[in-house]
Amino acid sequence: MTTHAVWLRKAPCAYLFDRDHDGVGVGEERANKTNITNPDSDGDGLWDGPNRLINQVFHPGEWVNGTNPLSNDTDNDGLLDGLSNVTAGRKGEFN
Ligand SMILES: [Ca+2]
Ligand SMILES: [Ca+2]
Ligand SMILES: [Ca+2]
Repeated sequence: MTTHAVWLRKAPCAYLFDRDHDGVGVGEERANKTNITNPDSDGDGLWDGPNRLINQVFHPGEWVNGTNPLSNDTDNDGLLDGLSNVTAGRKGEFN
């Protein structure tokens, strides 16, 4: 009984819990091969999933910009994904 109750509590958490608060659950991060403890797996300034607003700080996400969370330069233009979206005048996509 106890074991069953613990399993019920832990199973959904293991999949849904978002350790790095990037809007992507641990199970989905594993499926995507992104880092479950780093909201910006490729270090390009865009977080792994959707746009996020945490403690009044806006974090643009890879999903919204159509960029790859595992490549810091999805379009191979020599600029980081976060930077090229700003310099390309697509900053509106961040809002
Ligand atoms: Ca996450
Ligand atoms: Ca990123
Ligand atoms: Ca990227």
